[in-house]
Amino acid sequence: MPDVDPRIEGLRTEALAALASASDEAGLEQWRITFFGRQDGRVSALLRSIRDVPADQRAAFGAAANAVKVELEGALEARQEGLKSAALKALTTEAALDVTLPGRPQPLGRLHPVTQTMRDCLTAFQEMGFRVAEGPEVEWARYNFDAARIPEDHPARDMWDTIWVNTLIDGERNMLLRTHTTPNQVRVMERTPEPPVRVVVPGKCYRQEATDATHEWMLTQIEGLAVDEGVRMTDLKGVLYGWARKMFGADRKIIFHHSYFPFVEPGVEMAIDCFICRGSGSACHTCHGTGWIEILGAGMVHPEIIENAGYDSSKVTGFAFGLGVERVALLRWGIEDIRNFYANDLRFLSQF
Ligand code: FA5
Repeated sequence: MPDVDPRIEGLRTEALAALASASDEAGLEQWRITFFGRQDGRVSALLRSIRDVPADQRAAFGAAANAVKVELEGALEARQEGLKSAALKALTTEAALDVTLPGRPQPLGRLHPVTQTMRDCLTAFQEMGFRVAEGPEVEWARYNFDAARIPEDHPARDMWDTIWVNTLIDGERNMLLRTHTTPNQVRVMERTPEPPVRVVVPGKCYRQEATDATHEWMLTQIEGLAVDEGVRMTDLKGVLYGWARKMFGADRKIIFHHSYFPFVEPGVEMAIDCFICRGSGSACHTCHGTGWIEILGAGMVHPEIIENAGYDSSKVTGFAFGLGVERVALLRWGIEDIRNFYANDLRFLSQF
């Protein structure tokens, strides 16, 4: 602009240089006040000075001053936009997803070792023709005890007379957390009008227990029941051997010895050789020095129970068993203490 008044040109050059060096919003605001502030702004003052210019030069001066005002306003706007987009760009590059960083692993859940063992047991029995049924955890005393031939005054009741869930009704407590899955023998027979019956019933049971390496107050059992013509003790042993071989392999030792349960006659217990001491250590905490770990009770269903179910005990016989799933899991994996299962320590649980 060769003919432009040097005052205008000087102001223009100075203002553009100052704008270029303003590097943030605060700097731009300062620049705006310096040049466009209503009172003392230098561009505002320049525009005010138009009236003092001699009349013959006023039009040219005024046009040049206004042109500079418009140019500087545009420059401010452009600089504001420039700073804004630079800030945005910096933000998106700094905060952007860095695909080269290693991810945060999400831990995968898995089935609890007792659930895994329960499912494997059920599969083994299903392969032998048993079907799976369920029964209630909160049970009537009538099913838990009386129907299983454990009357009120029977000594066997002391062992299991445990977690009642109701107060006295007519002087009696009649509902409790089941202590075993045996009540399901009667429950299943009641809803099966005619034998054959071949069923396994898994579920949690609860006992008042002085806990130790093989005893918990909450345990999982699987009840087995087979009732038909000609069912014998050898069938029971065959089924249990077949299942044990599947669960523990062929080289584990199995022992049956006589035991007493009011709901079977005869009654037995089945035990597996202790994986910790192999029968040698008298100080073994897991088997208490016996060399064996008991995993189930079993026997031939008492004829009175068969009759009570409405079946003819002169025609049909049955076997039943109740196995402890936690004990099976202990033996499978060589776990020394049953209390690990429900301590909820992921370092333990994630090993299975
Ligand atoms: C019974 O519960 C009988 N109802 C089993 C039965 C069924 C016998 C059918 C005959 C015919 P027992 O109390 O022994 O029996 O328990 C059976 C199994 O459950 C034991 O062998 C053991 O493996 C497991 N078990 C018992 N108590 C506990 C406990 N406190 N903690 C962990 N497992 C247990």
